[in-house]
Amino acid sequence: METTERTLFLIKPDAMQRGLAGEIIARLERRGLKIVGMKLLRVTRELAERHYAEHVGKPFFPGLVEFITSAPVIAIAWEGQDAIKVVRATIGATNPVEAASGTVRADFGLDKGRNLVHASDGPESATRELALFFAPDELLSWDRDVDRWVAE
Ligand code: IDP
Repeated sequence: METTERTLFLIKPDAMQRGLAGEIIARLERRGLKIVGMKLLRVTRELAERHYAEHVGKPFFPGLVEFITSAPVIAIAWEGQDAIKVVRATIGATNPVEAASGTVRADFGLDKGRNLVHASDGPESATRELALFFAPDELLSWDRDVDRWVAE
């Protein structure tokens, strides 16, 4: 059964440096997803370590923290039917080399450590990550007239 979900999405420093933010946001908007939270921020070392807690100790972890703190990111809370899966499918596999053609990571990237975007991978991580990046009053519930043309 379909459910309306929210998911945490990040436009990472490489996409910001390369001027790809608008293009990436447009792809997700065109799928029918709705922005319910959005901010530009510089990720601190502390936030990076909490967000990527499951990767602490891995060989790529120090480089990942350096990278994610190296320039501002745009954090977006997307809402929509099956939003968690839909956003993951739209961005593609972690390694752009393996990502399906037509996904954000395949169309704009070629390296695992410069894969442009982050998206929550399940309901529990979505709840946890949304709370890391947004205060409750920064997430807005709103109706769009087009919603009935996006999903039954
Ligand atoms: P995900 O971003 O697709 O959920 P995860 O496995 O959770 O992928 O890894 C988090 C992030 O850590 C990746 O998006 C990528 O930026 C980075 N990363 C993962 N594995 C590697 C690696 O082997 N080398 C460099 N960076 C990596």
